[in-house]
Amino acid sequence: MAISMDELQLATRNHGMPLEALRYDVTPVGLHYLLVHFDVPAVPEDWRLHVGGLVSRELTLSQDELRERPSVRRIVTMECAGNGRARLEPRIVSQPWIAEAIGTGEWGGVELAPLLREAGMGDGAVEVLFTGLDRGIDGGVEQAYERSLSLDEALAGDALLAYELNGEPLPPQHGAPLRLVVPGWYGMTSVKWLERIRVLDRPFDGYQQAHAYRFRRDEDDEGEPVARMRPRSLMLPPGVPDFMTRRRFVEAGPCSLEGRAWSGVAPIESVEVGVDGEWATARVEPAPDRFAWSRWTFHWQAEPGDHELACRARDEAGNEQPLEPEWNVGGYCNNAAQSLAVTVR
Ligand SMILES: Nc1nc2c(c(=O)[nH]1)N[C@H]1C(S)=C(S)[C@@H](COP(=O)(O)O)O[C@H]1N2
Ligand SMILES: [Mo]
Repeated sequence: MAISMDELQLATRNHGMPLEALRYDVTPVGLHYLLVHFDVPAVPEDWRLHVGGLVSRELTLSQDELRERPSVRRIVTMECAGNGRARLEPRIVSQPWIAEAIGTGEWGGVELAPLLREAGMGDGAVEVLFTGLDRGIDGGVEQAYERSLSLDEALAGDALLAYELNGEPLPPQHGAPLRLVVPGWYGMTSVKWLERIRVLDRPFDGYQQAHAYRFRRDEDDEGEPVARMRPRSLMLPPGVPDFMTRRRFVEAGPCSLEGRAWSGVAPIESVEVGVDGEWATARVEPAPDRFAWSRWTFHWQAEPGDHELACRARDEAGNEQPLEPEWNVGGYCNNAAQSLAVTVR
């Protein structure tokens, strides 16, 4: 079970959101989780966004030209598809997230759909490919980080090209000068350091699309593409932690529990809190935006002794968090209910 130096190296580069940051509606920038597959790339002085491929008019836009266009701001909860990976057994060797690969940003920028319409998509367009400036080797293949969206998803109207996070210029680690943000989808879709958008006449079969980010039950399974975030809830750890084990210590008596819940499929319908396996309904507040998490609260009468606290969410499409993880080759989409060890004194 020992974690390898390679995994530790990834874990120190790519940090999670400390769970106490669940108290904020919008995650302060430095507390938002971070995932960088290769390196944070250097951005050329003469950076431009290129829009091309199967279009009637190629576009080349500078940062100033992007800022002159009508802007939007959206509060979006983003989660890495590998969140929960370290809880799978047998363990999958990759970025070893436990539960903290999550954050909510207020992303500012321009909507993707009007830009694509301006370029004019040709007959036979099926997908839109987004290419980042960063390069590296994954699965033995040298590549730029790139991912595609179907034409329908790209035109759905939710996706934006962001140059701001929480009202400030987008920082380097989150994709400056420009990134894609696709609300509701796992994070891999939201390509950072965006350089090129290409309209394609066939499905993209690059590494991060055709090999990575597929939910495969075994090596022979072709699997399904990983897409929208499954429902999940996380609890703000109550009381104070033990430094090494993170076990929580809480005073006996009334204790208010709180957390956040989200789903990329449908709005959150309900959250349940489990105390030693007994589940009861939490109070869920309206989400601040369509694709942002909802805050929830729960009143707990803490009795002295050792306890196991848990939470699980259900969305309006009837998807519910399982109690046990569903193992898969890439270690994706583990939305099993979180559980926390608490000692009440
Ligand atoms: N160009 C580029 N875009 C990328 C990545 C990357 O490595 N390179 N990582 C993706 C993954 S897997 C995730 S989970 C999110 C993380 O976004 P964040 O670091 O801003 O939280 O960015 C996505 N976009
Ligand atoms: Mo990710």
